[in-house]
Amino acid sequence: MSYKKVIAILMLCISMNICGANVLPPLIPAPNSVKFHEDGPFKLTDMVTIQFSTEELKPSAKTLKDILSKRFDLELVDNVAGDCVITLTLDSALRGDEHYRLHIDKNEIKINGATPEAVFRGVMTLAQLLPEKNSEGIIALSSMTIDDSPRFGYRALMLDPARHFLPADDVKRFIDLMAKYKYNVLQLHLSDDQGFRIKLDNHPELSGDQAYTKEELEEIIAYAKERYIEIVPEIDVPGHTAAILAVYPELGCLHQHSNPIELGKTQNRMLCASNENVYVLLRDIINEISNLFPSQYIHLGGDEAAIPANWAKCDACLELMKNSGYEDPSQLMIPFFGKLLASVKENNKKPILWCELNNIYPPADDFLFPYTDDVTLVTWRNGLTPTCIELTGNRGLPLIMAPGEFTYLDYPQMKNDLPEYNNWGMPITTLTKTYQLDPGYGLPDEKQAHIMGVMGTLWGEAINNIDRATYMAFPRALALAEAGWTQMENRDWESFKERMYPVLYQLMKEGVSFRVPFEIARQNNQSSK
Ligand code: TNX
Repeated sequence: MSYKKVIAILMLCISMNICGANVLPPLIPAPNSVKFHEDGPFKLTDMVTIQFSTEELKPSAKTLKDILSKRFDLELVDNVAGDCVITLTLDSALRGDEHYRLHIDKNEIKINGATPEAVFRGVMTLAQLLPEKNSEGIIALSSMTIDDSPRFGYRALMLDPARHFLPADDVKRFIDLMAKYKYNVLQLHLSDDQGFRIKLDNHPELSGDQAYTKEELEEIIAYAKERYIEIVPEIDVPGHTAAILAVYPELGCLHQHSNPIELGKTQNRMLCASNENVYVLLRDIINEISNLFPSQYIHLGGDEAAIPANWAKCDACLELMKNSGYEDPSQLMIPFFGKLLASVKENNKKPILWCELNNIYPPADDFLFPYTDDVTLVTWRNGLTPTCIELTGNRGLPLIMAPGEFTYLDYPQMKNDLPEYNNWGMPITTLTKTYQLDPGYGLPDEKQAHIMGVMGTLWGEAINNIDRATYMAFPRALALAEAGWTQMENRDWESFKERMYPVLYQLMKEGVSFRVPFEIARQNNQSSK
């Protein structure tokens, strides 16, 4: 190799920050394999054309064109021959729904994927690789081949427009951000004590002004679909139901609660397990939601049910308990969810529930009630995840990882950071902590085989607009994206930090509100002293 070539490669290394221990370009999540080549670079000009092998790839081509237009004012044409091309191809040699290969050399950029979804993930990788124009005004992409597929097929974030409503356009903005980092599920927590946020045809009385119309939801679903993100709806029952009970107080347990139910203020009240009308209403709700959302999943909550203050004090519930041969009111969860899950099944959907154990703090050694085989659970309570993994593993139930210690993005990122209101003494979840999540909890393969993936939650008590949501989400959602996508052997905190800065720089240029992780810079200074 000539002396000049060596210098050129070295300069390239420095400009891409790939010298030393850190050999990755600034991509989050880190891909499985990157090989650099010596030829190149590929110069992105308006002479470049985009070609795609089938109509199914047109949305990905359009997404790429939009990105280039927005970022560089470059208007590329598609499906005409050219000397320099970006080709998008469905490739049956690749395996796995999201497996893609991105190849860049002097003459072309090729994105091959097993499916249209995989090609889209590759387009998102290319978008992150796009450099600034160099001093000659040229957009030059280094030559490399990336081969990549995710560790987990379920990589979710959750928004909570129930606590504070978030307009549809803001949800779409959030979906754009999720797509960049290869998230593929957005759970919408659509009902809680503060509001029922879908304007249903069969029960419009349940929601107020701040609710999504069906048309808005259809738009959100379609927008997400174009970005290969699935929307999973959540209606939270039998607790967290003051919004339903404010409209139908008679559906609560009729015992000594004398205070009227106030939207947003009343907590710890529950739907009555022994009132048949509860199941009629919930069946209507499940039917309509199932028709509206194409996802195979519907989340029905099941968390933080204040059983001692409700079912345990309700004569009708206690009678039902006795007649059913149960000894504890919490066993009424069995017929409660038994009926709901029958409605879910009728609609060919699969239920998801928050995992509750027989204690809310460790130690706990069993489920709160026996979950049936068709349920997918989400682990969330601090300290209880190892038990949830074990119990679901033994029972063969799929598990989504949202352990509070790592993935609760509503918690402050540092002491004295936001949220400054409605903070109930939340623990701190630092960026470092989130990055430390191994969704398999270090278990042997066979003990983590039932783990589907991860979810970061943005509970909305203290998140009253989308800028707050993105501030709480980022940069921790970058760390979580990597936990969900990247194999453990390719994960490295120092490398993540290096890759994070250019990613944050892009977010800054797009005007996205995020938290600057000052404390990480401080760590760098200290370690270099
Ligand atoms: C617990 S996580 C809840 C939510 C709250 C959250 C606040 C879960 C299943 N239930 O209702 O918003 O804590 O962090």
